[in-house]
Amino acid sequence: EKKGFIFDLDGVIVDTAKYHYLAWKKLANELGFDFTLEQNELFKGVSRKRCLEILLEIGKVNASREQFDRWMVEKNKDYLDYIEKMDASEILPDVPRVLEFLKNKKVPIALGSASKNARPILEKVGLLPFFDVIVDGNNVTKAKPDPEVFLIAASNLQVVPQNCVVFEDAVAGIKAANNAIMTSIGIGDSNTLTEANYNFNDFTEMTDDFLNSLLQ
Ligand code: B16
Ligand code: MG
Repeated sequence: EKKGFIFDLDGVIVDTAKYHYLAWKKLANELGFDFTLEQNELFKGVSRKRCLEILLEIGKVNASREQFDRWMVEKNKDYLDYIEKMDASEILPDVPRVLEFLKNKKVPIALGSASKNARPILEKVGLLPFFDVIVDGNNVTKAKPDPEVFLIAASNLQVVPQNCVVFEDAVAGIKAANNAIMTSIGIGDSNTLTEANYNFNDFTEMTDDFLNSLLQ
C-alpha cells in the first residue's frame, strides 16, 4: 500500500529554534524580563500567537489586542532578519540523504510545520524541490497537538493517515502524529519524546534498512 512521509521543519530539517529563541529573548528583554533556553523548549512546535501568549504569562505582562499584534510583528521581523542569512550549511545532518532515499523510492514527501515562514526557509536551504506537499502555519487553524496539520498533509499526498510516517522533534508534534494515527518518529531526546513510536537522536542514526522497514 502507498506510504507517505511527513517532515516537521524546525528542529527536524533545520535548527531554527535558536533563531526563534533569540527573537523571543530580545522581546522579553525589552519588556524587562529574561527568557531562558529551558523556557524556549515550551515554544517548539507551538504557533507564534501561542508563543507570545506564553511569553507574556512568563513576564506577567498584560497587553491590549493592538499591542499584542505589534509584538507579534516585531518578533517575526527580528526572526526574518536571522533566517535571511540561512543557506544549505544549516540543514541538519543526513536530512538530504533521507530525502534522496525516499525520492529514489518514489515515496511522496510532505512538510507539516506550524511555521508561517516554512516555504522561504526551505527555499533558502535549497530543499524545496523535494517536497510534493507543503502544509504550514498558513494552512491550519488548530495547532499541534491537534492532528490537523498532518491530516491535511496526508490528504494532499493522497495517502491514508495510517500509512503516513511523521518525523518530529516536539512533544506536541509527536502527540499530533499519534492523534492522526500515523507512525511517529521522534528526532531528538528520547527522554523528552517518550510517546514516539521510534526515537533517533538525529538522522545520522537512521539506517536505510530502517527506512525500508517503514515502507513494508
Ligand atoms: P513562525 P515547526 C514551529 O515550527 C516552531 O517550532 C515554533 O517554535 C514556532 O513558534 C512555530 O513554528 C511558528 O513559527 O513564527 O515562523 O510562524 O517545528 O512546526 O516546524
Ligand atoms: Mg519542530
